[in-house]
Amino acid sequence: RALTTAARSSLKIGLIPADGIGKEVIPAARAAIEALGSDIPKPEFYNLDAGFECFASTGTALPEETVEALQDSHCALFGAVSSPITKVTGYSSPIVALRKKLDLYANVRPVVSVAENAQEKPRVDLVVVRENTECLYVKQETITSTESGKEARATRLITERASRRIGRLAFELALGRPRQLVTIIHKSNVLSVTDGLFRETIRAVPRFAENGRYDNIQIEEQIVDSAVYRLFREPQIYDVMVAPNLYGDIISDAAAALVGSLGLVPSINAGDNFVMGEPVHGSAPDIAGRGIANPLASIRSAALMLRHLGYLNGADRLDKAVDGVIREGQVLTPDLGGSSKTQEVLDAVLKKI
Ligand code: GGG
Repeated sequence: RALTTAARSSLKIGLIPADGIGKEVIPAARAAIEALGSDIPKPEFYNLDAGFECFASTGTALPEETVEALQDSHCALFGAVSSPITKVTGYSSPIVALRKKLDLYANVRPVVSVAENAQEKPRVDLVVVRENTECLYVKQETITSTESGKEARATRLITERASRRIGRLAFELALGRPRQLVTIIHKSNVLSVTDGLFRETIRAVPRFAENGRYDNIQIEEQIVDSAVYRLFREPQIYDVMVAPNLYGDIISDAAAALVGSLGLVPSINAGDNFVMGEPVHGSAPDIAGRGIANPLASIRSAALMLRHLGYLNGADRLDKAVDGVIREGQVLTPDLGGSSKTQEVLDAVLKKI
């Protein structure tokens, strides 16, 4: 499903560092992309604003100019956002809004052990495909006062259309992987209507595919709680895991623990016309500004973004450089047990590129 690589004289890349360590890791990803030289069209970067800090200073978390600039770009990199955990009047998560506005309906999160990493057994090689536009993230919440106290409600939206397109994307991804297995994650033993629709729609995808395209893909399913248990016990049973928005978010963070650090796990937010790389980690306010954030998830997100656009050589060079630095284990940030700074890890990656 790579977006078409029409001949481009330049590659317009929107950069949205947003909050916290996003401001440290996105510049590192930019430097890594710049080091690719002629493997990609000449990159043109656009620094764009969004996030809670942006809201605090301007009154909006996602300025219209940012959305317009992205609509005029080929792709983007998003850092991280720190939305407050209590309601702030007038604030709404910019990453949730961006995914909807640009119709980036799939969040693809590969979680892969770097080979030869002796600490990890067994080897993990899975990809979480998270539906990105609905579920509880439609954010329709209400609160009312009743005689017995307050009552809060949230709408959970699951549509056939969104489930079908995320299902197709999961099957397409599985086609390109050696094991060709799709596991549907749901809780339809309890939520038989919403998760039931998600499950049934994805199960039906092969039936409607042209020329039996997905006939050789094996389909399994797992109730989400048992899926998490098995993920920790026997992660090697998974290949492509496709999940509604909230379960996909949680499962991919959990899976990151299996490969050493959330600081290693990349993602892309992909639609039919646009792709935005985004490290899975958040804004990490506890370490922000200290120069010790791990830039590898962002560099890998840049690689995924380039791969999705069809720039395979550039993507391979970034991935190999990152894998080499991890394997050597000499220059690592504290989340991986090292004592190196963000800049030192970036320098080690640049040297390998
Ligand atoms: N880069 C991933 C990220 O920022 N994670 C934190 C997150 O998803 N936050 C949602 C929000 O703060 O609105």
